[in-house]
Amino acid sequence: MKQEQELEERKTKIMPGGRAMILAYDQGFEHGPRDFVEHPESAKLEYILDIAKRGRFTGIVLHAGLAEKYESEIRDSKVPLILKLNGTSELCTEEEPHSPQLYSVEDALELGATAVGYTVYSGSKYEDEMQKEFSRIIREAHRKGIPVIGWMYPRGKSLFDRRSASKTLKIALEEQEKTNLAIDETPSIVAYGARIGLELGADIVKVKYTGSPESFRWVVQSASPTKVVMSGGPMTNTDEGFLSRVKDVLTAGAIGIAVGRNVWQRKDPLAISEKIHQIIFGS
Ligand code: FBP
Repeated sequence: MKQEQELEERKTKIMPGGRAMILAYDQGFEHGPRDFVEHPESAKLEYILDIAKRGRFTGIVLHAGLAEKYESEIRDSKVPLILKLNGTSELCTEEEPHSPQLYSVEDALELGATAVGYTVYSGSKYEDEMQKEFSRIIREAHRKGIPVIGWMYPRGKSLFDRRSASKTLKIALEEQEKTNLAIDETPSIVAYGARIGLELGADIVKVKYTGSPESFRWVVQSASPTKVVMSGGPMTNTDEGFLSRVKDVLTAGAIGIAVGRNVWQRKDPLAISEKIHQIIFGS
């Protein structure tokens, strides 16, 4: 009972009023410092934490190293910490991505995390390992009253195999012909990833944008009752380009966003944060 209550309380922290506006900052691991070159200040957690706090984000995603080194600053900021439990660097160019677990749910609790996150590359040769690991994390986190967010990113060689027997892939290829979406952004593939998140038991799934509110609605329906947040991707040329995506996914039933570069790579991250907040929370 205590755990159930804690789980609900923590969910409310990262989703006040049922909405989420999460700042992702694990790109230094996933992409490397190249993401910080244009705005070198973005390499510093102090800078990012200030955006998270003054931008009124409902969570900040970090790996354990930064979470440990800035433990007191993170606590003082009152921005809920979401500890990313796995990760992989882009230096490994294997066609079959794998992102093994690096930290535990227990580590997350010790660091004062409000939630944990984990990336699953369904479609990869290693999907079994990641799906199994994610399932175990979900069960353990829920027993300890911690909500779980799944970065559901179908990826791997199979997604490019035109001779594949996968019916979903055939549908995705048809969708791709009608749009200019990458294969891992097609509604069928994104919806499948989101659905796996629901089936495994995630509280929130973080998925790529599918190009329109109509197609994103199918993603939200496929994941329901698991909540859906949109992932950001590379910075769009204009603020408006990104903000219209945020509006689209909310129209489609998503509860918000979990993004990084589209905020902290901008010249004025607080200005765009304010606009995002306005769209998600109406204030
Ligand atoms: P962005 O908003 O910057 O795209 O971040 C979202 C995110 O999921 C990060 O949490 C993660 O580091 C990154 O995208 C992974 O991106 P990729 O698609 O290159 O694996």
